[in-house]
Amino acid sequence: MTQALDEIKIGGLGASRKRVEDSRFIRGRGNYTDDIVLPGMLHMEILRSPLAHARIKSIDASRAWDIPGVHLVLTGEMMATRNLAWMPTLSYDTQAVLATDKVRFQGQEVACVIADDPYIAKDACEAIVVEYEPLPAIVNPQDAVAPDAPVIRDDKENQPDNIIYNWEVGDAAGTDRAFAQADVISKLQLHYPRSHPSPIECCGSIADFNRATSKLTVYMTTQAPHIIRAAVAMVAELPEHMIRIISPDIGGGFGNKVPVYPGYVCSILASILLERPVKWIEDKTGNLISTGFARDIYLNGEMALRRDGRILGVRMHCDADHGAFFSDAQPSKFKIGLLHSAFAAYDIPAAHLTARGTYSNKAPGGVAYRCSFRVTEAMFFQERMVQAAADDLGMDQAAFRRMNFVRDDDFPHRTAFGFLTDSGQYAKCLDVGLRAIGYEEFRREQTEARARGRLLGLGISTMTEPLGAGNSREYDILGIKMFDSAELKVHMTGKAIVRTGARTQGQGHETTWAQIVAHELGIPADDIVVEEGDTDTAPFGMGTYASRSTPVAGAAVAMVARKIRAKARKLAAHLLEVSEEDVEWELGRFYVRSAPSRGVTIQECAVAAYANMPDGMEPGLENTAYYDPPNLTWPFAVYIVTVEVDPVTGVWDVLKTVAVDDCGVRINPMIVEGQIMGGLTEAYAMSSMQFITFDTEGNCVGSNYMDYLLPTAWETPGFELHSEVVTPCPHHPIGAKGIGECAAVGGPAAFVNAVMDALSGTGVRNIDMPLLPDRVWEALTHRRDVSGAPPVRSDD
Ligand code: MCN
Ligand code: CUM
Repeated sequence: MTQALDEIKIGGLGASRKRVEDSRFIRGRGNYTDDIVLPGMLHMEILRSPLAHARIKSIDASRAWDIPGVHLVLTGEMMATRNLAWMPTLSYDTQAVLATDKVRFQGQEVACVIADDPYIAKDACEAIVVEYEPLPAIVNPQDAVAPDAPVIRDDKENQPDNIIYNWEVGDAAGTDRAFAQADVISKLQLHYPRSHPSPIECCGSIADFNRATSKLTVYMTTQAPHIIRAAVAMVAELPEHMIRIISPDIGGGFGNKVPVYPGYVCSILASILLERPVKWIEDKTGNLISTGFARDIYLNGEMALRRDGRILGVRMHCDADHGAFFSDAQPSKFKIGLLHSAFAAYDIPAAHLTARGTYSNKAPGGVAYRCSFRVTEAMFFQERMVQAAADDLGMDQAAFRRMNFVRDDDFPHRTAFGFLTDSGQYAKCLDVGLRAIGYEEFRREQTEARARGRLLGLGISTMTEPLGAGNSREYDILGIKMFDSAELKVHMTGKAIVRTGARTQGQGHETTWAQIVAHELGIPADDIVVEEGDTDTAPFGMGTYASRSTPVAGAAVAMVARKIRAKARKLAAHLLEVSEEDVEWELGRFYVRSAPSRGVTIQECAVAAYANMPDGMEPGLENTAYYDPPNLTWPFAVYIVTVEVDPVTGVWDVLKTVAVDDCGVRINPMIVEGQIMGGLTEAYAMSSMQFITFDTEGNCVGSNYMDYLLPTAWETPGFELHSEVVTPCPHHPIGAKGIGECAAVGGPAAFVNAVMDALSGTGVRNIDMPLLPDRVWEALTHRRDVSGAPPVRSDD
């Protein structure tokens, strides 16, 4: 007699199973793009522009061609003869592959050399002589719209200025009415600085075109292989079935590996021309200076408040600096991503958002870096605004939030900007967080410390994040609807393989997808292998970003397992010689309802699918599921930080950080905690030390790890995580919500609010990130806001 299995023992839902991928990573046996060596492979290097804005007068590559070992020099002019000098972006703009007319940001791709080894290629790049005529550079949205501003995109027809779009969402008239009724209007203006995902592994590709088979295989660092396949088919005009994109192990993505980069395109063209594999591996400066930036937006807004603390309405305006090309990877309907997810956790009657996007002489980007399409900026503004409003009302931070939260019995809730949120226990999360930080006691300590000249502060931040695009009714990228997929093959011995259209970059899909199958079928997770990232074998999917994998691909895994279970039930009925209606399921086993001791395991059903199927049944135990989610999932979190600020130096130390995350059902609690800790580390980095900025000539400050700081274990404070609040997602098959970005989204405001709270009463309303000690000191001593990104300030 077989027994129901213990789910945790087989590595099912809720098991903190060790990450299976780590067994190769910690042994140094990962297989990253740069580890791949193909016979006859050549190497490509990119020559980048030293100037931010300049007309190209001439490019002389003759000396480069003469260097022994050089096989090909690509320039914009050559690309243009094949109609490849420009490529379409994911936001319906165009982007230069190799510059022809002008360079538009420092680090822009100007030429490529393909040679026997990367050193020869690099030397040959230096032998290329480019004559530039410098033009004035624009490095912020304010200057971009000045009447005498040079037009950056003079390559485009109907582009007389630097404005990309003006966009709005919400109810302007209703918001005006709310403001007319306000007792108090609270205002806030801030800048979310340009930052960079900066994964340890840079971007790269190996293109391998085989003339004999007409097949193009590209190994590349991409979070979304199928979208890349479609893009390559379009850009290079190759038949899609002859393109195979393989995304091997990825050394961190964080959004950096979503866009299509010129290096990919050039390596592909070079391989087609040379009929040899061409490898391009970006160096760290290339990665930091030219690839998918994040944020860089100026936000200002105001909140209409009733004296008793109720929020009546919100107005927001955003000026977004997109760099030289509008290449954001985001759902096409929304010009400024999901910035209007702001205030989704608060019950606000009316809201209106306007946004203006502009070009500048900076690398393109805007969305990437643990952002879910600008939710990072939305939540940062929201929680800074909420703190400012509570201060203006003289209300307690926590009480003000609790009063305005969407209540547990208000779901489904339509937000002021039109999203539908479906579940949450916001007040409970807040209470757990306040208890953990020792709220009342800290407030007392803070008052006493103040009296002795010590500055203590406590910052609260909450976040609710729309994760898991689609549904396909509303979300698409370049017209391709956003859904995802999973394929499950159960072999005859009961072992299995799962493939999805997502692509893990460190999140642990190889571990967690097997857990979902274990939960649905009772096959031990160790008997299931997970494979992603090869377009020839994986079912079509939109890839991994916006923490959409668990909400969409993970749901598809559960759904395909259920299809398999449905077939296995028929096999069980056949084996048990009863009708299907008389068969019951418990984890890993079907049994006869009237005689529970008579049963067959899922493994026995698997054998039967190949060796003993009933007459007329299609053999095999394999299936595919495409999943189009009915809605986004809406995780919620509360982050609370306490700090002490040294009034003499402006240095601040984190005393304690508490995180309460409700991401619904946790598949693997250990992996979820890892995601939260990583996100909090990035949040701390952004709030305290990280930024990429530009001088007035457009020189990028932050193109190396001396200027762009990544915190190590030494700088990073400890985090206390709480997991007791679990609100299952009502529409997800296993009740899970996304978690991959939550802490990076909600965390920064907690750190900044804590420092601002320590400075309360000094008249300083805002210090923009990063809160470097000199900026905090300046705010304290001069009692004024410190805004803009250092060292270029918007206020001088
Ligand atoms: N998970 C879980 N239970 C839940 C939710 C998630 O056990 N209720 C698990 C998942 O099964 C998965 C991991 O947590 O193994 C993250 O899941 P999910 O929230 O679905 O996010 P994605 O897998 O889609 O990952 C994307 C997200 C994004 S957009 C960025 S950016 C980011 C992030 O993940 N980049 C990362 N975390 C990262 N972590 C690492 N190590 N490396 C990156 O590049
Ligand atoms: Cu915007 S970073 Mo993640 O969504 O790949």
